[in-house]
Amino acid sequence: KSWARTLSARSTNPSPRPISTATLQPLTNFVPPSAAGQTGTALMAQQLLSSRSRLLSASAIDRSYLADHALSISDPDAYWSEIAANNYHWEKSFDASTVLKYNFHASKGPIHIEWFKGGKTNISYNVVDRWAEDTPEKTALIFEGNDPSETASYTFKELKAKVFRVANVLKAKGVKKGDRVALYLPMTVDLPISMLACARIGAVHSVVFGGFSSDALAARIKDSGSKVLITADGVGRGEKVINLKSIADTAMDSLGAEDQVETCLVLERLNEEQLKDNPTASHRDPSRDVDFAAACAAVSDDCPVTWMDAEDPLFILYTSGSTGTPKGVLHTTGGYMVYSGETFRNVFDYKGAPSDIFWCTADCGWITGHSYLAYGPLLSGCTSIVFEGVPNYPDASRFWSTVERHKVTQFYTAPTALRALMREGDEPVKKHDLSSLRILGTVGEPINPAAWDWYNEIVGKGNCPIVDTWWQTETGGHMLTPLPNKWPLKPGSATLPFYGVAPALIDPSSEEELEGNDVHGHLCMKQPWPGMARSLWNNHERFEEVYFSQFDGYYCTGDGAQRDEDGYFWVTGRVDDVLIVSGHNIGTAEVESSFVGHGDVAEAAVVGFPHEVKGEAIYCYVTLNQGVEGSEDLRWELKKKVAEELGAFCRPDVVHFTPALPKTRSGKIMRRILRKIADPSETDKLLAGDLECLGDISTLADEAIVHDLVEGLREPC
Ligand code: 6R9
Repeated sequence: KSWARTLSARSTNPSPRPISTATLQPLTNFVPPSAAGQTGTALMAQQLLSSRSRLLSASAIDRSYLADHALSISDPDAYWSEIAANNYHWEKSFDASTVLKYNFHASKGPIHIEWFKGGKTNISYNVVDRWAEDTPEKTALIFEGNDPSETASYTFKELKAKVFRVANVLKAKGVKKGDRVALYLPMTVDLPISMLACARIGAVHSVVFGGFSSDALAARIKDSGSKVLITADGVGRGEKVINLKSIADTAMDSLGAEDQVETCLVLERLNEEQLKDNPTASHRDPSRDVDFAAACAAVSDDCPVTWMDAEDPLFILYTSGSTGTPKGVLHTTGGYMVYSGETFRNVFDYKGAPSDIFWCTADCGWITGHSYLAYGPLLSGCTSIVFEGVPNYPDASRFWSTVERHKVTQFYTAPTALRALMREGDEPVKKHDLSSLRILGTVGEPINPAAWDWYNEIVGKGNCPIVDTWWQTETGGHMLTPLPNKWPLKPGSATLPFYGVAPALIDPSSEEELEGNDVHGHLCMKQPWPGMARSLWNNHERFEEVYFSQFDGYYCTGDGAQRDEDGYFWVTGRVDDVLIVSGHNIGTAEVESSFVGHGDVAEAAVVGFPHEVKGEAIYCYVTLNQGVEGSEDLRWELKKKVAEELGAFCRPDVVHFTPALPKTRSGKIMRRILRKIADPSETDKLLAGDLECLGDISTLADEAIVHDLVEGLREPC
C-alpha cells in the first residue's frame, strides 16, 4: 500500500457527527480580564486580547473540523486507531479495542497513559525505510550552514545509508535497546541523523542543546545515565566559534566513576583556522574519544531494525521546572509518532506535494526541533531544512535569502526572532523573492500584534495563514493551533484545540472547571492525546506531582489562558516560576541557586520583565553577605557565573543589589512586588513616589524595604 495514497485518503472525514456548538456560544458583554499581577508576556497577551478580539459568526469555523474534533474527543479509540493504522507502518497491529488506557486521577492511583498497546513499530523505520522505498530520490534534508556558501542536500536513500551507519557505530560501541545516548551537537544533519539512528536500534536519545554549559550537560548525562555521547569539536555560530569539545570534556571530567561516559564520538566540524584559535577543541582522550566520521565509514550501511513496543521509550528531553533540577520529559514510540506526524500534516497543510520545502528554524536541542524538524516532516516524507546559523548572520536578511534560495513553502520560527528582525526594517525582507511561502508559523511564546502584523504583511504579503502554535515539551506536538483556512485568525491567539485535545480552564481558587466562553483560568487538559509525555525519566513521582497534583483528573500545563467569546484560546503566560526568555524556558529557581552558590551572595530572587525582543528578560534581586559591597565588578561576575553554569541564554539582564527582599510574615518572597519594580513601564511612577501599582503591601513583614528597592532603581543595573 502506497504511503502517498493513504495520506490523501485520510483527509476524508471518518464519519459525520452532529456539529458541536459548545465552543461557539457568543457572549456580547465581553470584558477583558484584569491585568493585575501578570508578567510581561501575560500583559502582552492581555493587550492583544483587548485590541483584537472581535466576535465571529458561528459558521466561521469549518464544520468538518468541528465534527472531527468532537469525534476525536468522544471516541479517541476510533479516531486515532484509523489514523495510526492507515498512515504508519506497524510490524504488529495494536489492539484496536483498547487504543487508549489511562488514569488522570492521582486520587485513584498512579497516573498512567498508554496508547496503541500491543502494537509494534519503529519511528525511524517509518521515517527512513518507507520513504527510501517510496521516494528514494526525493530530498529528505537540506543543510544550510552557518556560512551561507555551505549547503548540501540528502535524498531519502542517502539518509537511510547515513542513519544505518550511525546505528551500526552505536551498536559496535555496545549500545542496546533501552540504553540512553546523549547528543550534544551543532545543527548539522548529523543531529537528526543521530536521533534517527538511536531510534532505529531502540536506544533512547537525550539531546542537549549546544548552548548549554558543561554543568548543564553533565547533569543531563548523569540523570539519563548516558554511557555514549556524540558531540563535535565545535561550531561556528555567526561570527563566534563555540568550542563544544572543551565544554564536553569539562562535563565528562566532572562526572564520578559510576556516571562516566564510556565512548565519546566526535564530529569534526571546525576548519583549520577555527582550530588554531580554539586549540582545546582538538583535545582527544584516546581511551574514550572516537572520530565520528571515521567510525561511520568503517561500518556497514545496512542495519536491521529493532521493533519497539508502542510504549517503549523513544527519547528524553530536559526542560526547566519551577523548582529543583530540570525535568527529563519522557516520550514513547507509538503515540509520539502518530501525533508528531499528524500535527505536522494538518497544521502545516502538507498534502505530499514534492515542491513543499519545510523550514523550522528551531534547534533540535528543543522539542520544536524534535517534532517539527526531525520527526514530523520526515515521517510524512517532506523535505526539511537543517539550519546551523543564526538569524542575523551574515546580515538581517539571512532567513529571507534562505527562503528564496531553497523556495521554502512553510516557514516556522519564534516571535523573538521576528521581533529582532523587525527592528532591522523591511528592506532585508523586501529585497528577496518570498513568493514560494504558503504558511507561516510561530512557536514558543505569545506573539505581539506588531510582530504578527509584520510577519503577515511584510513576510507573508497577506497571503499566508499564520499558525500560532501553542504547545510544550511535555505535549510532544501542537495543542492549540490554527489549521490553515479552517477558521479566521485573531493575531495573538493560538485559536482552537487540535484533534484529540480537550482543554479546560480551571479557576485556581475554587478548583472548578470554568464552563462556557469569556473565562480565564489555568490551562489544563481533560484527557490524553497520543503525543503526551508518559513520565519524567526515573522520577514518576515528580511527574505526578508537577502535572497532576494540582487539579485532580487534569493534566496541568502551568500556563494561564483566556477563552474568548468565540471559544478562541489566548495563552497569557506561565502561572508558575518559569520564565520564557526568547522562547526558552528558564526556571527562576535554577538561576537563584546559581546566584546563592556565590560566596558573597546571601539570597536571590529572580523575576521576568517585559523585553522588546526577548519577550521576557531576567531580573535578579540579590542580597549580599554582611560586609560585602555591591559593585560593578561583582555584578558582572555574577552574570558570568549564571551564564557559565546554566548556559549563555540564561545570562541575567539586570542584577539589582538590595539590602533585603520583600517577604510576608511567614517568610514568603512577594514576587508580585518584585515583578512590578522590575517592569520598566512602572519605573517613572515608582521613582516619583507613586507606589499604587504595587498593590497591597500591608502583608509585608517590613514595608520599608519597598522604598529601598525603588531607590535601587536609580543605580545602573
Ligand atoms: C513548544 C515549546 C512551553 C511553554 C508553554 C508556554 C510557551 C509555547 C506558545 C507559548 C504562547 C504560543 N509557549 N508556545 N505561549 N503562545 N504559541 O515552546 O515548548 O520549550 O516546553 O515551552 O512555552 O508558556 O508552556 P517548551
